[in-house]
Amino acid sequence: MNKKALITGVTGQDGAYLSDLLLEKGYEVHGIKRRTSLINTSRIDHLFENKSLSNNRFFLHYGDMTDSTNLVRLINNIKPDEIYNLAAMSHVHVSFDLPEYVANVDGLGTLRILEAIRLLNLETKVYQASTSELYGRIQESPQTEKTPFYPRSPYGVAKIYAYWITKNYREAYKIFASNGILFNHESPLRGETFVTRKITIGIAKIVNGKETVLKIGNLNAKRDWGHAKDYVLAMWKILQHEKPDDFVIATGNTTSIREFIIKAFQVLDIKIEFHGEGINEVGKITHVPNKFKTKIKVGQNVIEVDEKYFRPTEVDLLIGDPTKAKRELNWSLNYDLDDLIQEMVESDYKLFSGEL
Ligand code: NAP
Ligand code: F7E
Repeated sequence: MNKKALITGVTGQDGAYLSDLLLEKGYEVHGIKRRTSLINTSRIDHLFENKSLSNNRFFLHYGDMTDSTNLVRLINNIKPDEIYNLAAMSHVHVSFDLPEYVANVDGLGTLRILEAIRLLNLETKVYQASTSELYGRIQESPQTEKTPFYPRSPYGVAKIYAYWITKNYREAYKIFASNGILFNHESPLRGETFVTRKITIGIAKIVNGKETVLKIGNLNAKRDWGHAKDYVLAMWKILQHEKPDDFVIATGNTTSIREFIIKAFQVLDIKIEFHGEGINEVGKITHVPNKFKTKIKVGQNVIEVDEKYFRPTEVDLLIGDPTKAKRELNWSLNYDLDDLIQEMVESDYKLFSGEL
């Protein structure tokens, strides 16, 4: 019999890559999607359109993390071997505008899943999508499984509840429940308002003459960025481990937003330099290959800072130490940052030049 997995947040970046991975591994995959006024399944449509990719082992169910009745019914009907709890309002900046909703979905939503397993007396294993945002104002570098937490946003605070309730249900009720403390991971499927994708879309629009400048927030923040494909493999490995436990998943490198922008332009052989400080800092073009000369010029400002993207409290620096995951899960990276940036820039370039 095929193993059954239930993925909350199946329509998101990680849900899509994880669905592909679990189907490849022979799982029957069930996903929970929200009812939305416009169709929200573009990242997983290939699994419907090309049935041979999913072997008719892919099923979607309507649901919501705020509705216990729905979660209990689905979990009871499906009786999954594994649940990957990926659903969340995952945008840190937006969480300052929706603090109560985020607590409900990202915090209590996790409790609802764990409580359903307890009430139904199931053996289901649970993966909880924890995050480097738990470290927030970092207490040490690099961050490990033992680094104290200090969240800096309603999102981070909601996720800290989810982290601890996962650990508590593991200890209190012997549920196989594990936290993956994942650092930022990106891909061509990344949501358009996270900074990496915003940058790669912005560049694609500029070189295709659809925009002239990209407005951005804090250029100094540093993140430990990996590829989502590598990170969903870690999720699966965490649930195959002999015992439930918590793992940091990261690359061990950190890069500023400014440096990410420079690298992203370089993929198209365009050079850019930053001048000025604070909200007056600008990114100026210093070299353009002939191919783009009708759209952009040397000396043009293509990056400007806009305060509206600053957060009330910022996470300045994150850098994770994945030693435990490498040692105990035999997990390793297939992509480095340059591979990731190249894939994202090329994908968005094709999208906005009409080549796709
Ligand atoms: P994402 O692209 O924003 O996807 C979030 C998913 O949650 C979407 O499918 C979304 O549905 C769904 N969702 C939101 N609210 C919901 C609700 N009330 N009920 C049911 N589903 C709901 O996020 P991601 O990047 O794939 O991240 C996956 C998980 O890992 C999230 O929990 C995130 O917080 C966490 N995480 C992400 C990173 C990262 O760098 N990507 C790092 C650490 C942890 P719609 O498609 O309808 O919006
Ligand atoms: O911001 C700065 C911003 O929104 C990264 C989520 O997946 O990863 C993600 O959270 C940095 C921040 O991701 C803009 O101030 C500058 O310092 O791409 P982001 P995030 O906040 O790190 C963690 C691990 C998660 O768990 C979350 O779910 O970039 N920044 N200018 C900007 N950020 C955005 N979004 N837009 C800008 O214009």
